[in-house]
Amino acid sequence: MGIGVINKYRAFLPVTEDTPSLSLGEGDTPLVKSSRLGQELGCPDLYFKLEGCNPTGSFKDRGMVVAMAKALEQGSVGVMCASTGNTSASAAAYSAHCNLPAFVLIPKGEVALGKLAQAMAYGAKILMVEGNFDVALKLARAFTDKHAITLVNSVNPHRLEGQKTAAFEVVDDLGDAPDYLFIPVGNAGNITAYWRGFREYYQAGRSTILPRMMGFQAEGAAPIVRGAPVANPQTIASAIRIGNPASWQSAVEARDRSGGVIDAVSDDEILEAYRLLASKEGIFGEPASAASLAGLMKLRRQGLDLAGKRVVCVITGSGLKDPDLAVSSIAAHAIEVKATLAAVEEVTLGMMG
Ligand code: AN7
Repeated sequence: MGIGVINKYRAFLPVTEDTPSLSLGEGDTPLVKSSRLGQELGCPDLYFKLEGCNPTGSFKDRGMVVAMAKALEQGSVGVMCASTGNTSASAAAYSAHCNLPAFVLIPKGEVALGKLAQAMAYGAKILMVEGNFDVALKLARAFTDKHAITLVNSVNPHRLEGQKTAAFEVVDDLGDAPDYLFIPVGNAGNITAYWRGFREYYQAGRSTILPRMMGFQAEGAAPIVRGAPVANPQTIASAIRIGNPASWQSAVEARDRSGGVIDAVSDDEILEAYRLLASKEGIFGEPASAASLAGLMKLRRQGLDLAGKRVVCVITGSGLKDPDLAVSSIAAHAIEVKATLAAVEEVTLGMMG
């Protein structure tokens, strides 16, 4: 068996003999048991699914590899996506791997530096759109409707097919589905994909329960919570700065059929969870990723009882994606010392107390 989600979950994916068996090593990401926060939050059976461990540092690679393999199978001559950053990084990487040109539309000034660096390094053609993600997605759809370039946003059905493999892995690792799955929501593709994955595994007899799907948007970009598109979405978590999600309806379905919720968390709550995840667990996720933990903390404060429940928080992308925010938002303790043992001893022993 080769590497990657196409090889591992072939039987559950829309692949044929003619689908190329691509991989950059996506999937098979760790499910790490919480060392401290779970206990402190009264939720001792808490796990983090580390999707930042994918080849380009986010969950997008799971779907991109399938979308790209199908594009190649169908003789595509190029791909396009709109992105808040991670989709463009992933599309750029897989298209470089497959020698297909990639055109990425990103909202000008709104993409975290690490993601922009990736798209540039992998050699994507980058179009900076004067407008937000929703505007860029509309343009990418209009362009690909008119020209023979494959759209690889999550409106491409192969993307969600690949992304559902994360739910399979959670069940494979735990031996059953969790009771709750906490997940950030932006364009709402991933919550849709997880729900599909859990349902398919349940129907195949691989699990005995279905989790409640607990999705979290940022307060300033919470169209599903408000029940109406947000024209000018705002949040520090740029990955989920999305005002009109493409998979809106299917996310609502996942919520309602699973007995879950889609709620909002504030930027302060996101940043608190972002810091705690790194400093108390050793897990550095990007701010949007921390919306899952922020949501869990919010519902705990509101009295949700998670004792005896098995809970998974999806950490969707790596903290290294957004180095500017890390440096500016974490009160760093860097102390200048003279290059002598005495100076190092004085400072170190002083901090040990
Ligand atoms: C780290 O890259 O929409 O609800 O264009 O990068 O499936 O959109 C990214 C979304 C969560 C939200 N966490 O997932 C893009 C893009 C991270 C993300 C989400 C994104 P969806």
